[in-house]
Parts: sequence; C-alpha cells; structure tokens
Amino acid sequence: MASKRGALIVLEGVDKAGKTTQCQKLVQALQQSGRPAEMMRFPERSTTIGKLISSYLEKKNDLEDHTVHLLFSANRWELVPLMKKKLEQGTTLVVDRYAFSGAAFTSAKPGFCLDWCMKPDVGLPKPDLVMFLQLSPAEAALRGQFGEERYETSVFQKAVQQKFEQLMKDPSVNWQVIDASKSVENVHKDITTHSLNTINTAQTVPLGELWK
Ligand code: ADP
Ligand code: 2DT
Repeated sequence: MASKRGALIVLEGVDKAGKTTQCQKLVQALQQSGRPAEMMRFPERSTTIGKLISSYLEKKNDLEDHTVHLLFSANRWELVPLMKKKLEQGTTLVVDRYAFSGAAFTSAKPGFCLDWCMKPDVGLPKPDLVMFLQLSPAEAALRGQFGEERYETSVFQKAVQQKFEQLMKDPSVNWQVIDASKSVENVHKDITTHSLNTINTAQTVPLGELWK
C-alpha cells in the first residue's frame, strides 16, 4: 500500500496576526506527537528569485508591480517539486503565507483586480486547510510598531484585509477563520484541532489543484 500523504496547511492573515509564531508552534507540536511536519514560508527569500523579492521588500530595489507579482508566484512554483515530494513522503507542510497573500497584496494596489492577480497561481498544490488569523487593526497595533519593509503601513494593511475577505468567499478553498486576538496558547489549541482533523482526512484524498 502506498504511504499516506502529508497535509498542506497554510496560515494567512495580516501583519502581526501571529502567523510565524503559530506555524512554529504547530510544527513543534506535530513533531512531538510523532507526525512528520516541516515549516515553509513564502516568500522563500533564499533562492535567486527570493533574493530579488527580498531586496524589493527591503526597498533596496524597485520593481514594476506586475513583475514583482509574477516573481512572488514564480517563487512558489519553483518550490512545487520539493513540496510535492515531501507531501508524498508523508510530511505535513505548515506554510506561512501562500498564493492568498500574493493575490491580496497585489490586488490592494491601484489598477489591479483580484482575478488577474490569482491567475499565475492557478494549479499550485491546493492547501487542504487555510487558516486565516483574524485580528483587528487596533489589536495588531498593540503588538508593536510596523517595521520598515514595503507594505507595512496601516492604510495598506486595511486594503489587504478587504481583499482577503473577498478571497474567503470562495467555497472551493477550505477556509477556517481563527480568532487571533486570543492568547498564543489558545490560538495554538484552535489551530491544532483544525490541523489534526485535516491531517486525518488528507490521507484519504489526493492533493488538489488551487483555483482550478
Ligand atoms: P506575523 O507572522 O503574522 O506577522 P508574528 O508571529 O511575527 O506575526 O507575531 C507578531 C508579534 O505579535 C510578535 O511580537 C509576537 O510575539 C506577538 N504575538 C503573536 N501572537 C500573539 C498573541 N496571540 N497575543 C499577543 N501577542 C502575540
Ligand atoms: P513576511 O516575510 O514578513 O511575511 O513579509 N507578499 C507575500 C506579497 O506581496 N506577495 C506574495 O505572494 C507573498 C507570499 C506580504 C512578506 C511580505 O510580502 C508580501 C508581506
């Protein structure tokens, strides 16, 4: 019998919602309970494409908006073979941002529509679960100042939040909204419950294709 595949689990949300904190805690909890799991993040800044994106985000270079959008997508596509291999080997992948951030951030810029922004990511491995960490701008502000990178302003983050809300209306994606205003431990409990259910069901269904 073929071995059981891992689940593709994505955490999304606006800046400071707790995505990185929760991805790390989830991977640790899964590993401690004997389930193979690894964390990934997008953008993955270590590749050649990722380095271009990183210097754009750090405002060290300027890139035309369509171009950088396609680079973010290419940065996901270049990791697809590795993702598929790990999933097939039974490793659950916990991913900090994915195509949803791609579509939400670019479509929050003037002159872009959500539909165009989704197109380059059509056919990517479809997450078995996407958890959206919901946090109001006021609560996010309590978690500290915005950093120095591109997009880190409250006006832009509000526009991004609205785009995420549009994306969450799509019933072809398994969205779960998580109340990210709770304590780190309580958010972790909610995320773990959803993830364990997903890991069990993913074993019996093939990996899907996103937005197809
Ligand atoms: P993101 O990856 O979504 O930007 P982080 O995980 O980096 O968010 O967390 C942003 C900041 O908020 C960090 O200082 C982190 O320690 C803090 N934080 C994360 N989760 C919570 C929580 N549930 N309650 C309070 N502070 C939190
Ligand atoms: P962090 O590394 O702090 O998550 O910031 N982004 C991300 C896009 O504009 N498009 C994408 O496809 C992705 C994955 C979100 C990364 C910043 O890059 C934005 C914040």
